[in-house]
Amino acid sequence: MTRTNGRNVVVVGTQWGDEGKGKLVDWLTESAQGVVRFQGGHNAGHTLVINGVKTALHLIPSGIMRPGVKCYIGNGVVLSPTKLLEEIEGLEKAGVQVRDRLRISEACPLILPLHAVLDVAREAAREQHGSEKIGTTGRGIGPAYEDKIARRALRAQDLKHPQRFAAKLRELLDLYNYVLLGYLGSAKLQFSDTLTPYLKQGELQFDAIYDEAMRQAEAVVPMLADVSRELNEAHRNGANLLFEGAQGTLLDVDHGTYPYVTSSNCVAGNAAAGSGVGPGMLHYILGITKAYCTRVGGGPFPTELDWETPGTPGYHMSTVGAEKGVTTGRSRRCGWFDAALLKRSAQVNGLSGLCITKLDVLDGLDELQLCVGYELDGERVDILPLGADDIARCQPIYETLEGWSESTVGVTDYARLPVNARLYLQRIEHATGVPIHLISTSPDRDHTIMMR
Ligand code: 2SA
Ligand code: MG
Repeated sequence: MTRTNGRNVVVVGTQWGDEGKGKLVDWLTESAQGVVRFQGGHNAGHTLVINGVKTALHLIPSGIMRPGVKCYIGNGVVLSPTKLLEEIEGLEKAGVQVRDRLRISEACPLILPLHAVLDVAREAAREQHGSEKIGTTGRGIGPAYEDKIARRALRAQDLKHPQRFAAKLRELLDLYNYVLLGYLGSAKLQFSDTLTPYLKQGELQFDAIYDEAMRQAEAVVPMLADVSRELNEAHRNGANLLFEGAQGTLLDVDHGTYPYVTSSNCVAGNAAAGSGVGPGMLHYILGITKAYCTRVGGGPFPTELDWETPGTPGYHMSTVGAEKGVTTGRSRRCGWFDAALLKRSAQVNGLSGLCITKLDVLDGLDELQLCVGYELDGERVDILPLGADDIARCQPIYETLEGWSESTVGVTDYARLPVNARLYLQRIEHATGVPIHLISTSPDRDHTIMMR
């Protein structure tokens, strides 16, 4: 039996991201030949620990750490050439070969510096209007997807054609310099130093954006490809493919805690549309699930705990779990495991199995609470409702389980887990209705329990 069993596997986050997808994709890659990103952009932060060395990836698929594996950035990803090249250079410095193994879809919409400017401006405007900020990563993800849907995006393939690129960029800047006037007039804006060269006297600068993109084009164009065609060919030739989701199901623009979501579909079904393969090529859907819950950014979180007061279970999760954003360094909010939320995730992804991660973080807690449903406007519901407004009114209903004092760090055999840890996992299986197929007991590649 190999880790993928000859199947194409989709790996998705079942909560709000940061479930540990990167580690599992890297682990599964031992028996795969290609790894595909299909949504999101460099807002993702996937941490891999290999032989004790930590690598954080944002845009490049986690398969890059295995020599010989091909990595693909599908059309569903919004691509920042700046961040792409930065990440490639960082990996190359660490001795990882990238350029000959990375293929990027020509159809990827580009993230340009103007998108980060707009991202920051939108958040400031929300705040000024008295709305809670979305708490975006400020990377320009949302504005880039807006341009895609509005059919005015510059795409990776435009990098091959300077004149076409210039004409589309001019059109975009005409629009956004007008839009920015409104933002600049009403909101107090602070842009990071990296954005100031592109913005003078409140105007986005064509030359700065264009010149930089054309310089980057030289390095990016050789990696551009018809990724859809290459994936279909690889599949016909017997390759096993992994589809690596970013963020998580509750951040999905349709199925998540809207509007406190990211701007892409994070669910398994988008692995097909976001990479250009048919759904029949997706054989197994692995849902990555933290043994508790975290969320970074704004929006409702029914099982959230106080995670700032020392001595509390929430503080334990935050500190022992080192819950800080990999991309922005923000503290993640922490709370109990939510089985009713997992039910929503299982349903919209069609999960084949779960991988429970960070079980070891719960070591040493006396008691664990597990949310099995909510009270919403006086009624009991057993699945997370749709959208932020209803979710914000949910009062969690908990079951209490006994904790365990033994260390589970690095355990690789299910039978060696403390009995209460096994009972906790069994309760999760039962409450969510999805079988647990994998358990991760540390960030290390090798600390993984395979159930079948
Ligand atoms: P955006 O920037 O438009 O995608 O932000 C919208 C919401 O999506 C959340 N989001 C994330 N949540 C968890 N992890 C993410 N990746 C990084 C990480 C995040 C970081 O791995 O830690 O470093 O802060 C990620 N990316 C987007 C975001 O917090 C908003 O709630
Ligand atoms: Mg992450």
